[in-house]
Amino acid sequence: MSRRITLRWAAALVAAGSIGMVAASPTQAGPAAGTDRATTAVAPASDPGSYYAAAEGKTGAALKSALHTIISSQSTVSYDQVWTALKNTDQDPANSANVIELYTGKSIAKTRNGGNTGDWNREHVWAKSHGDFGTSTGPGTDLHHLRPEDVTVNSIRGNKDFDNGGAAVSGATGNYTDADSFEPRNAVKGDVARMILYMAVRYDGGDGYADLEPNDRVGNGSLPAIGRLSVLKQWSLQDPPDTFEQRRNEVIFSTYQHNRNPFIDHPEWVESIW
Ligand SMILES: [Ca+2]
Ligand SMILES: [Ca+2]
Repeated sequence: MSRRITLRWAAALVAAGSIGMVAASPTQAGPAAGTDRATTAVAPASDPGSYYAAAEGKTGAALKSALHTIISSQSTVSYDQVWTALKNTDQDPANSANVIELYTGKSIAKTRNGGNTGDWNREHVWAKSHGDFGTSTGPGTDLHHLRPEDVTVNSIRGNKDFDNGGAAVSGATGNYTDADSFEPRNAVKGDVARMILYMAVRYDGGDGYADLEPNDRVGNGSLPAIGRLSVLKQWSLQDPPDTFEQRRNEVIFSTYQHNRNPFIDHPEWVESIW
């Protein structure tokens, strides 16, 4: 079976909800056990076939540039279509009528999407004011950094940068916040880091969009930047990709955008680029 056919087969199974990933890659270690809500003894990330061929052997800025070209070949969805997509990408593995909220970790009915207290809405992990890209088709609708979140907790996170510390967030166990930063629960720290770094590689000032980049500060305001990079790198290491995160990458690739988050497939590329 060719690698291309293997990938198509895998994507079909993922779309059907049968599996989260397939075909071990010899270059990656499996995630550490016991660090994540949904961590199970899984094989490494799905085999993306020849998807990353143009990046092979590259490091640092050359790797980032090659990945930018690869992942910029994509389809887009509208902000309205994001609702439907999230009901698929973030489906509760234990209850197909529900999605899992990113920060609270709670399972909530897909039909509770909306804007009222107790509903879930569309959290931009790369806060949309950082680069002021809004909800037009583009970075504001990119599924790789959009997640279901409780309306109130989404508002508490607001457009804060990410960092460790602060007071416990009411209604979202394990999350902390202070005046200028937000710390997500341990099980999604790596997810947050890989979403931010995906955005930095995907959006480099072309296509009429801002050049998004991480930095090591908080309080970035409307700058096209999010911090803190040193903390995000640590979070990526301590919370490696699990089956939930890998499955959503597959679903976005196979069903919606036809591009991938390289840092879910190759977490070691975080250290190579940054
Ligand atoms: Ca995780
Ligand atoms: Ca960039």
